[in-house]
Amino acid sequence: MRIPVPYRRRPVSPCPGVIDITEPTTIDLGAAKNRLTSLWETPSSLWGELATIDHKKIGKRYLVTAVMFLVIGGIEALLLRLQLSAADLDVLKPETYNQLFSMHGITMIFWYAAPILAGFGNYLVPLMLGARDMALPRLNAFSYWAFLFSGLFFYGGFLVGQMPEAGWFAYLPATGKDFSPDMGMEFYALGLIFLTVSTTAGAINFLLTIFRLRAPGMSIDRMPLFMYSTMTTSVLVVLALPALTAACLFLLLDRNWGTHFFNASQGGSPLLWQHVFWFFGHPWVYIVFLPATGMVSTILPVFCRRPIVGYTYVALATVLTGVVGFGVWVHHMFASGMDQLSMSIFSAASMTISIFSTVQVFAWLATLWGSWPVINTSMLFVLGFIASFILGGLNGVVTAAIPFDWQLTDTYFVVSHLHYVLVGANLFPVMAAFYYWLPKMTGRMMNETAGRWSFWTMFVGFNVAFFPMHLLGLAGMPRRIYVYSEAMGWGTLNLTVTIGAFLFAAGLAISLINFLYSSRRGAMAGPDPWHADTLEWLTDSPPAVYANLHIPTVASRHPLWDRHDELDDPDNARVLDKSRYTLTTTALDARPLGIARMPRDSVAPLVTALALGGLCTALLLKALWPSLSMLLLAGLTAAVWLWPQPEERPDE
Ligand code: HEM
Ligand SMILES: [Cu+2]
Repeated sequence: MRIPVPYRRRPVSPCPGVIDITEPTTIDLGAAKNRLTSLWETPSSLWGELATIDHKKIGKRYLVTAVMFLVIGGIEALLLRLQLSAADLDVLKPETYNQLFSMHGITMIFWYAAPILAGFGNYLVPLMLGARDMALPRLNAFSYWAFLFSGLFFYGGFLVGQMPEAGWFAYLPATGKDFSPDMGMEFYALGLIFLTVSTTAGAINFLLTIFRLRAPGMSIDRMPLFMYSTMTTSVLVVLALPALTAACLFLLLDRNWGTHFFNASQGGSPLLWQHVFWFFGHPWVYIVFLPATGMVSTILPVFCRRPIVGYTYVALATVLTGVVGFGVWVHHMFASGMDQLSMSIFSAASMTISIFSTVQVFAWLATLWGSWPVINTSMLFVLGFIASFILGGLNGVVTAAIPFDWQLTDTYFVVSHLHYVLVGANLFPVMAAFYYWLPKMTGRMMNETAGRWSFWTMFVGFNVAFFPMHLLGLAGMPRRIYVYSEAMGWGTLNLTVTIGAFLFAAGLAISLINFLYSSRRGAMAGPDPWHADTLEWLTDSPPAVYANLHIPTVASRHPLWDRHDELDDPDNARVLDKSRYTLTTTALDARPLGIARMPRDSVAPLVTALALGGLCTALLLKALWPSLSMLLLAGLTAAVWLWPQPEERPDE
């Protein structure tokens, strides 16, 4: 079948890298497919795997790596629970316990909870927008390698037995040189700075992709809600992470170069760390949560077979959560001796956030109401999320009330709250997303029976583990203690918690085995097994390397449900098969703007990330010349990566 394609042979328009599209010609479909495949395919060689900038491959790598960190963090947690399963146990030494809960919290929060969502975003955002790749594919590859190497660097501390041991928020003076003399805090601070480079690079890429590469017609009010949550999260990353970088830099300077940012006896202030850390830390909890709500707002309507109720309100609530989320950080410091007025303002702001979360919960419940939902494993995890999120939200609102928080801060009530919102509102949506999108990624359906067993084991285990923690907290059990005496009467509840934790872990293991097995042996999925509405289901499963043969045009919020003829209109098809092209569109109403030429595979992003890893190691060892040479190497490879590519003249 011959398809007319608009194409004018003019090398470059005034805007470098963008080629305009006006005159149609006709092309051979089969030939176009072959050309697109050869243009976008990664060579199946080691070099190909190291140099690939394909967002689908990078997205899957993020997912696999983040799941590895989840498993490591989970094992650390189970060891903690073994130690606390009864009174007066000595399964772990006190310093080992301190290192393990710190590593658990840090690993889960930084190397699991956000990267797993970045992994789904990386894989899905271009496909949902109808684009061929992320806006900056090489930067995308770099952000993955920097994520991996920052995690390996951080766990280097584990290998040399020098780990942080004062918790994930690392308060001073416990993390100063006096009380943490070994290099554990250098692994923490340098590892986190390295990770923020990766996360910030990823956020910039998401913003550019969402605002420049949407399919024609996908105006801002037709974007999938996952785009709103990814967009808001990316803005939070760009605005919040510099605070973490600054805090870690000050900490390194105080510990190694004699400054006194946090040293009260020299005019500094330990509270400065708390302010700067939580100015970053609270928005971070939304960074590890909002994309998960976006995934739920994408999955739930599909299984309810109807559009989500209150699309606009959900989009607004997502953005407003991000905005107000910058004004609540002091609720982590209500017991630090601050004046009443300041605390009241932050308390009120913290409670305000719950309004936006409630809007989202009502939208999901209203969409469920009156529909006849398909209850499969993915949907079960969505429902499990909603139940846990409501409970996590309620115990969150309670701790926003200052007098209540004074009683409960630093107790197991807070540990329960953070797991209801982190496990309940991150891990459950992530599981729902795996069962929903793995068929697209692998071309195979996940086993439903195993899926249901996994869900119920995880859901029951989760509540058996974390609900009793409320009661332990109300009974006064402080967090971060490695042992308690029989006389406290906390034994039975703690044993229940530990049994729940192992049940939860067993349920998670069922799913991980299911993913590994079904990805190879599951039933064939086909392009759209769920009869979904968003554009990623327009591609094959797994998608072709070039995603869609032509850039689709969108005329509603539910392109695949309102299948209009433009979606695959041969007369207006934009195949763009002359080079590695994707279409650029305007930011608000996605009118075609031009064609962007995408770079080719390159190992430069990998080498740049390696050089930064080398720089962190050299700084850890205070080796000046190796530090300078690594910096030079990183600069040189970045120059190679960014060196302007020779102009292409479209072949005849
Ligand atoms: C297998 C499931 C999990 C279990 C059994 C578990 C258990 C625990 C326990 C017992 C503590 C308290 C340690 C103490 O205060 O002494 C803890 C702390 C923590 N957990 Fe988990 N957890 C699990 C999953 C997660 C996940 C998925 C996340 C995040 C996404 C997470 C984030 C945290 C954080 C941030 C802390 C605080 C660490 C600190 O005090 O510095 N946990 N966890
Ligand atoms: Cu907070």
